[in-house]
Amino acid sequence: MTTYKLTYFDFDGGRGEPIRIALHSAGIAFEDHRLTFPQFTEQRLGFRFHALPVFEVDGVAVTQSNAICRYVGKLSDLYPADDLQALYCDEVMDALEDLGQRLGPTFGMKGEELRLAREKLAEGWIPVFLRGLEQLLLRGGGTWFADKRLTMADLKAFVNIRWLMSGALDHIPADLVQQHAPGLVRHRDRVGKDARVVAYYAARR
Ligand SMILES: N[C@@H](CCC(=O)N[C@@H](CS)C(=O)NCC(=O)O)C(=O)O
Repeated sequence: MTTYKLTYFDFDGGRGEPIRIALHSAGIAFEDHRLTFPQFTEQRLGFRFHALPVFEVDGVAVTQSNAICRYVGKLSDLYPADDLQALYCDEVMDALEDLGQRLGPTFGMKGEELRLAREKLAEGWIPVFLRGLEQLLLRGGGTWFADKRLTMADLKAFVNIRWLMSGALDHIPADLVQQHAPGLVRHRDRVGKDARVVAYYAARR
């Protein structure tokens, strides 16, 4: 039997979370190896690109979250077989990565530098991505991003939009998504109520 191991941070979010939800939804057993931030710092240089997630298939390590999402999406029937729908799914996942890249550098900041950088993002790039993603949801029919059903794109959007709305990001107003892309708030609610997602979080408790 193929063995799977996901190494990621010990929180319910980020680049590792859609992978966890998808594997769980398909009943695929995997080792959910979670690291605290101090553990990551200690082990960082041992990871191929000094970053997580790392996904191991039969002991062979693979990096790059969207590549892993596609692979796991295929295993768990959450990735479109149709090439055009797969392209739509990929576009959403890559746009979310770009948004993450904009936010990433602010995590090393503090005080006034952090405030200015986050406020600039909240007035600039974040709304650009939110509006663009809402357009992609409409292109998919308004309910799901691709394939007229839940795919990895929906799981990744759900995780990211929930995070942006959480109020946990200093200087990013919790109602920013509602202001610029209310369709994404409804989408987050829809995905959060999907039986597979509900079952995943019920199992986490
Ligand atoms: N392109 C990579 C980016 C991976 C990445 O930047 N991961 C973050 C966590 S979500 C990380 O490990 N950051 C720690 C660091 O850069 O020191 C992917 O999509 O997997």
